[in-house]
Amino acid sequence: MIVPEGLFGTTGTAYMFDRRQLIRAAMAAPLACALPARALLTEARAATPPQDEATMVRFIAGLPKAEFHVHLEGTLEAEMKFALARRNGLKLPYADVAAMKRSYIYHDLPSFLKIYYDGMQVLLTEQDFYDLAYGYLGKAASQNVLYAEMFFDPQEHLKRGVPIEAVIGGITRARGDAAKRLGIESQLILCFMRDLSAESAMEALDAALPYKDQLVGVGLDSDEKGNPPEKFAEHFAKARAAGLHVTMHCDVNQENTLDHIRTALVDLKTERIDHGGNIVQSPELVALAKSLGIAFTVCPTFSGRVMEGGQPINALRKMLDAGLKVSVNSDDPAYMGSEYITQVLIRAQKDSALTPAELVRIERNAFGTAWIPPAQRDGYLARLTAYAESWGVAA
Ligand code: ES4
Ligand code: ZN
Repeated sequence: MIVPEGLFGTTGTAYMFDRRQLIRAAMAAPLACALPARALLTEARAATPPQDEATMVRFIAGLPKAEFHVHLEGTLEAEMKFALARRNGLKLPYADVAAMKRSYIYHDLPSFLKIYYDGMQVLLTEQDFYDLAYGYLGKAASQNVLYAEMFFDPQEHLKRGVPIEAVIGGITRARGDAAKRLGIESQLILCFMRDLSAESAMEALDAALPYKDQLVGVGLDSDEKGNPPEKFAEHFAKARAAGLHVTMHCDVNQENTLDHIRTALVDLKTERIDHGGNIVQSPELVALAKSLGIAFTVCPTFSGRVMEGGQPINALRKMLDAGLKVSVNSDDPAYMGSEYITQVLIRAQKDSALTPAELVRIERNAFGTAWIPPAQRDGYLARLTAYAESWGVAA
């Protein structure tokens, strides 16, 4: 869970260069992501898999996608922070957007979380949560995300006196409008903040349960050090009894990470693991996760480097090669160079030498493990298959 050296902070120039290249490549190719999905499928061209970088960018942009690991508060762009602060009569400690963005320097999970929690103080009203969620869903829809399951952190908002109905109500209204206007479906996952007390998490769950029809599941996020999954065993049991699905973060390179993964799988019977890259260090846990059909929501921009014998290894590549059900996600894009899922996949394709068939497999894993009814899943998978076939990619 450590930001790769050189991506953020002092070596920003190298990063900006990389980004400009991507944007140029994306602009040089007709932007498939700007086309409606039906036009994509009927686009007249020979079915040839992408052979060069610009075509690969176009293939990734148009790929029908699902996203399961995105913290809504982590999509709060600096521009929106200023707009919400103005609307709510708050003063921010930065002169402008550029100065605020320059302050997004972190080197590990706690230093990231400090910036992330500071940033969300501007979210106060139902309309704020609507704007936040609609903003993310608009960006996601423009990148051909057909379906998203989005995290939110209610404890942090309840702490500031924001009522749960404003939080869930605003997001739910945005989900409805985005589905109607933009054609993107979405659901909501309530995260327990593992570094706050078990009582605080239970209060948030109890406050949210009257709105459980607007939730699809519960998750576990925030600082993992000293906060193992079993701290929330009772909460997960209660949520499951209420009909909610269960997922949890096992951030990369955390203390006792393999124990946390094991507890999450065996004792807490999680359905997914968010991140979980260190699992590749345990063949036994890999076999267990495979036998249980566990999904892994990997976020390459933020997952840090899994180390083996003092050397970094490519966890995404190893997880895919091991046959784990991996999806690729954007995590907290507003704090990670504003790279949303298409940019994340373009970067992952390069870093992990993903083939077009593997990119399709990643999205097949995603749609295959979404918490949705079978007919909805079949519809998405059919669109994915049609897209792959239109590019001559075996799917
Ligand atoms: C988070 Cl990537 C990550 N890990 C743990 N907690 C989080 N909250 C927001 N992003
Ligand atoms: Zn996360």
